[in-house]
Parts: sequence; C-alpha cells; structure tokens
Amino acid sequence: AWRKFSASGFKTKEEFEKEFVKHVETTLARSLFNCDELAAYSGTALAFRDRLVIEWNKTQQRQTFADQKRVYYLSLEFLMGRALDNAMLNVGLKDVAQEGLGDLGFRIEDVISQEHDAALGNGGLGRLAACFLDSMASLNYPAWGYGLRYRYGIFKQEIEDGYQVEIPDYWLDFNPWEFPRHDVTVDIQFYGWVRKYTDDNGKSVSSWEGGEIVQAVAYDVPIPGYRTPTTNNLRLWSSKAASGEFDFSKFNAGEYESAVGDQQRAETISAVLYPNDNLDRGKELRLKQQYFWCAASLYDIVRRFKKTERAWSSFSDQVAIQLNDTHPTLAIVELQRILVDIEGLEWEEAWNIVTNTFGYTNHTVLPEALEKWSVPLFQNLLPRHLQIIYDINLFFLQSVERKFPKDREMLSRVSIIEESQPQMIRMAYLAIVGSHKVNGVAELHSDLIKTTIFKEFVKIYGPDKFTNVTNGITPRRWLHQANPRLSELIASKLGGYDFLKDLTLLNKLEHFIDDKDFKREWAEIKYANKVRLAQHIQKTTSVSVNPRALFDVQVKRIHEYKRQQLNIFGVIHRYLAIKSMSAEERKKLTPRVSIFGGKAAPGYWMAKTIIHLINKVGEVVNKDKDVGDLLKVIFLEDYNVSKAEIICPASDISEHISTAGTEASGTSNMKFVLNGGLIIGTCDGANIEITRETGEQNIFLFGNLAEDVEDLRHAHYYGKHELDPELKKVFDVINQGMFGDQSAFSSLVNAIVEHGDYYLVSDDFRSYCETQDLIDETFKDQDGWVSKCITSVARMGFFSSDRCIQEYAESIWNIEPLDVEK
Ligand code: 26V
Repeated sequence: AWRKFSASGFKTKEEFEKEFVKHVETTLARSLFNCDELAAYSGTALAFRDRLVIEWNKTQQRQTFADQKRVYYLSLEFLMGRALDNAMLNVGLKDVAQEGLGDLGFRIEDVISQEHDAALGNGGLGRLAACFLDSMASLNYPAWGYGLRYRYGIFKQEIEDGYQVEIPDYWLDFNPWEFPRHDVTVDIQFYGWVRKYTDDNGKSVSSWEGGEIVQAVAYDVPIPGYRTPTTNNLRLWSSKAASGEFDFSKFNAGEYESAVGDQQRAETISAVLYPNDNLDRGKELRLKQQYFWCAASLYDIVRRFKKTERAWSSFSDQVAIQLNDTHPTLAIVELQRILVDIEGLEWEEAWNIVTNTFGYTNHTVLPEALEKWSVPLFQNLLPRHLQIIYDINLFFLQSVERKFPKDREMLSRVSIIEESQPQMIRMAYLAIVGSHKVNGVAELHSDLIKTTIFKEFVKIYGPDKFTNVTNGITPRRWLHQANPRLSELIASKLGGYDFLKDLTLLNKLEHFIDDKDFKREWAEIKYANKVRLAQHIQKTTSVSVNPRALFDVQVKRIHEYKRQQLNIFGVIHRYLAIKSMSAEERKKLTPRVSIFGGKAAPGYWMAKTIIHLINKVGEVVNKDKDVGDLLKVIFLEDYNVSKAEIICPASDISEHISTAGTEASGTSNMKFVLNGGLIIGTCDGANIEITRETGEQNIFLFGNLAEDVEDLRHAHYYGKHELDPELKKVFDVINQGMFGDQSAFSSLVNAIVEHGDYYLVSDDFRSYCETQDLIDETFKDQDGWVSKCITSVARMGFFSSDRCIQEYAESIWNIEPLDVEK
C-alpha cells in the first residue's frame, strides 16, 4: 500500500525540466539566470537522485522482508568515478535529460564533466570493487558494499618540471550521492585491556574493557542496477569523536585544546586513503582504519541478523561476507569475538559460523604487499583480538599437527604468527584459516598462489578450498558509457542493447566481419575517439599529436613490476633508430604516439624516477624536428576513472607488460580490448585468458614465461646474464645526458645493470622491441587491423563482471537474485 504514496519521478523532458528548475531554485537556492554548468550539474544530479532514492527504498524494504541470504562486500577501496552519467544510463533517461538540458542551454557532456570523481581507491583492486557493485545490482543480487568514507581520496597528480607533485583530493564539498545516517552509529573501542573472570555458571569469560571510543557514522550511497529497479547500498563509515565520552567533560573543565585534539584524533581515522598500491608499511593508523571499518560493518550486519530472531546456527545461511584482499581480515576475528565474548557461544560453534561466512580473495603475490602486523602493535591497540588470534592459531596448528605428525617444520611455515623479531601476524594466513573459500583473480594467478605462497595450505585443506574467479569489468561503464558511438553501432547490428546485460551476445559481431560499411563505421568511431583524446592532449600538454598515428597507451599505477621502464626504454630505442635513418627509411615508418599515465605512491622513489624519465624523454623527442609526427611521447597528468573513460576508447595498442607471474589479473587490458584496441602483453594475469578467448593472432605477446622467471633471476644473481646490447645503447645515451642530468636516472639504470634486474627488463627487451616492430607492420594494413579488433571485441563476452559475479554467487556465496517488483 505504501507504493501508492511514493513519488513516481519524472518520465518526460518537461517533467525533467520541472524537477531541474525546482532543485536549482529551492534546493540550491539559485536563480536560473546565474545557473552555471556546476549548478546545472547539481540540479540534474538531484533530479536523478530523487528517482534513485525511490527505487532504493523499495529495494531495501524488499530485501528486508524477503529474508534471504545477502552478500556483504568488504573493501577498503571503492574507485567509483563519476555517478551521474551512470545513473542516467541505468535509469534509462539520459536522452530525456539531454534534451531537457539542451532546452535550458547546456550541453550534457559539459554538465556531466562538472562532477568530481569519487576516487576512494588506488587502482585495479578498488575499481574491481566498483564494477562488482554495478554487476551485483544489475543482476538483482541482494548485496551491500562496506567501506570507509575518506575525506581525502587518492591524491591529485600534477607534473611540475617533469616531477610528480601530490595535491590533496578534498572531494566532499558537494556530494549529492551520499546520505548521512546520523542515526546509524556504532561505538568502536580501541586500546584497553582484557578482564578474565568466571561467570555465575562457572564459565570462564573474557571481556575487553577500558581504552577509548570512536564513533562510526554511516553514509549511504545508492547503487543503481542497469535497467532494473534494484538499487543496492554502499555504506561508508566516517569517524568522529564519541560525544559525551571524554571531550565534553574536558571541554567543561576548560581543556579546550585537548578536547579538540581528541576530536581531531578520532576524525583522523577516516581522513585519508593510503596511497600505496602493492606495498605494506604496517602503520598503526592503517590498522586503526581497518578495525574501525570491520567492527562497524560487523556490528551492522549482526544487528540486521538479530532482527530476524533466527538461531545463530543459521547465520551463514543469511550472511556471506567477501574479503577484498586481506585488508578486512580483522572481520573474521571480530565476528568470533562477538559470538564468543558477547553472545556466549562455544568456541567451536562460533568458529564454524565464522568460517562458513567468509570468503577471501587474494589480489597479489608480491611479497612486499602481503600484510603483516607487528604483535606489540596489536597487543596495544586490540588486546582481546590478539588473544583470539593466538587461539585461532593454536587450534589450527593442533589440527595441522594431527594431519602431519612428523613434520615439525610445517608448523612454523604455516603459523599465523611469524617468529621474527618482533613477531608478526600474517594476515593472509589468518584469512585462509578463517574462510571457507580462497580465490585468485585470473587462472595463472590462482595456480600460482596454490603452488607458491599458499602451497602448504593446499596440503592441509586439499585443493577444493582454493578456486579461481577471473576478474571482469562492467560493460555498462566501460563500453556503453565510455564509448557510446561504438555501443550504438554494435546495437544496430545486434538488434538492440541486450549485449549490455549478456556480453556473450557480442559473438554475433563475427557475422559482420566482412561487412564493408560496418568496418568503415567502426574505423570512423575509433578515429573520432582518437581525435577527442588528441584534443585532450593538446589542451593539457600543449603537444599536438596526429590522430592518424598509432596510439600506444600504458596507463596504470607506476610500479617496477608493471615495467613502464621497459616501455620508455623501448621509446628511446625507437627514437635512436629514427635519428639514424635516412629520409627514405623514415617515410616507411608507422607514426606513433606513446601515451603514459599513472600515479606513483608518494614514497616510491623508483616509480617517481620513471615518471621523471618519461617526461624528460618527451621534452626532447617532441621538439625534435627530425622526428616530427613519427614519434611523440606524452605523459597524461592525473590518470583516474573519468580520464580512463576517454583514454580506453582511443587506443590502438595498449601495454600490459608486467614481468610474467607478477600481475595478478589486470583489468584495464579487458577495457582496452572491449573498446576495439589490441594488446601488447606478456603471458601474465588475464592476458592469457584474453588470448585464449580472442585468439593468438589477435594479440601481441612477447617475453619470458612465469615458469622461467626464477632461473633467469638466478642467472642475474650469479653474473651469468649479459645486458641486452640494444638496451645498453639506450643506457649509454641516458648516461651521456641526452635527457638531462644523467644522475637523476642512475638508480633506474643501476637496478638493471648492477642490482640483478629483478623485473627482467633486459631479458625481455629484445622480444619487446621486435614485437613493437611487428605491430608497426600489422598496423599498415588498416583493413586487417580493424578485422582483428572486431573479432576481439566479439570474443570478449567472458570478461564481463556479470559473469564474474555469477561465479562468486554460485560457487562461493550461495546466494540467489531477488526480484524487487515481485
Ligand atoms: C596492499 C596494500 C598494503 C597496505 C597498504 C595499502 C595497500 C593497498 C593495496 C594492497 C594490495 C594491492 C593488491 C592489488 O591492488 N592487486 C590488483 O588487483 C587487481 C584486481 O584484482 C588486479 O587486476 C591487479 O592485477 C592486481 O595488481
């Protein structure tokens, strides 16, 4: 009956305009006469927000009454990007808004681009979480995301004099997409001590007492599904001082400064996203963030479960929790604490519930990224949790001992506590022991974790606990939104947009592989997308690039293992080749624009040096008259989600060239291919599955294999590797100062020449350059090139995050979709 009273929202252009004007004039208190683009964005966002809210409320009510299992996706990062375009496309009223805004004198693209990216993540891991939210809602799964509401997202990057400069990303000034829930708060405890006593029934009980309290406040963000009323919830926690706990008394006693200090300390917890990607520094504030967020989320989940008045034994029939990497592993310990210390369950019973509830996804094998926390730090901050971890470990090691009675070494290898100085807690091991399923994110990666970092656990639990779920991307944002013209062309051939809900339908494009008009239109769209990127490059770097040239793109976080250094050394090699050519030879060359983008962690010196070198090479090459259009080198500032939406549709070749065995999956590889670009890549991560799906003739693979990496590193270590002669020439010109003061780049060169070349740049250099030459040749046959691109797109259906989420739902979460309308 409540539906009778709910607003239905606008449907027509006129109704949209009415809503728009209402919001500009009342919500924003502005006159239509000084409505600029930002105000137009705000008015449009608020109009669409109203629509989302109606469906959102409906969905949440329906989920509550349906009483079926829900999944909670715990992630410290959600790299959402912009929300308005996505909301308009999902609701299906972008055309209406476009016309309405047109009437009012605005271009919809300009309005959309007013929005500040929600950048609560570093890279692939955070963007994956965002794609998952989109797919879970689009497939009608009852699902919530839980994260932290950072006041500052990932820093904005500026390039000054070739160096990266970090600017704080304060993004909350106007955010129409979040709803503060000042009534949904949780008190979170830190520090203190454990009191052990015997209760009235003679049972020994532990209780965590004292310490200090910080309050968690919920902020909710609606997550609309594509063309479905299902609108899920992303709940982000913000920290603030617990009012009345200690600051008020101090305030009254005149201790203003210390009262304010307490408040600031509390607010610091959710103040800033850690800008490290694949590097663990073990900072106390990061542990505080993790516990704050896990404890608030668990309290919320348990509170919701308790309202159903079910027996604890049915908890894992109602609740699945997925851990996005080890960052939320404390949730395992917290649930055990709630069940044993607060709800009074027996250890065994509680532990069964816990392990049936959790699944853990591993996203990296890099040793420096595997989280470990020092025991003394833990002891101080979370004394009761440390005890529980010790008990979990004790019972676990006892079971291992029973299974492998003769293998004493085994116990120290798999212990959750590393016997170092100080002792360390191995979070990945804790996550494995506390979950019923562990998965990697691409086939090679899932095999590697089973045979390397977690091999002992395969012996203990058997292979079935370990599984693979290859990553995917949402075709709504990464095809339809980023590349509307290509999406429209595809729809015209397939008879509608059903492929956005079932991406495997793309395979029908193969029927059109000889359709001349189709291919021409395809090529025109790619060209138009390149023109658009060229304009962006012109505007932001003042360099003119020829959109007919081959656009070669590498955009991702800067990291030695991703090997942007291999790319830029290859560019220098190409530059030297051009310089030594005759005019005749130059005419035969394929003109190329090498485009780089990505942030370096602020403390990662080597990554910053790579950025510096790219920029200095660009300065020299781009003004060299000998070279002209044959080669341009561009570093795009501040790579983020909304820039990726411009860049992905505009590439001819993108680079995914990590040292084999180091990139768990990669997801931008999928985005580029889905947008009609080809890949140069190593046999790593999801590149391997992309090759299997799209065909070996449609990808440019090079380099050594993962299985050979160990031997090659050995060869370097024992001085048995000879530096690649062409790479040596590149180093020679760097050392001669061709790109400015050579000492600025010596660490980069020496990592390869003197320090063992851990990432095997020299080993792969030759095959990398040869493969680039092959790309030049292949690109000369434009018709053949377009055929490869179309064939690849037709075969990308597997890489939808919808497929990926369905696999999680069936093999890990055991949840069913829920129709909101029924
Ligand atoms: C670890 C840490 C350690 C503590 C400080 C901050 C921090 C941030 C991130 C990480 C783990 C990073 C793991 C990661 O980002 N993996 C990426 O996950 C993508 C999605 O599965 C995948 O496509 C990439 O290949 C993989 O590098």
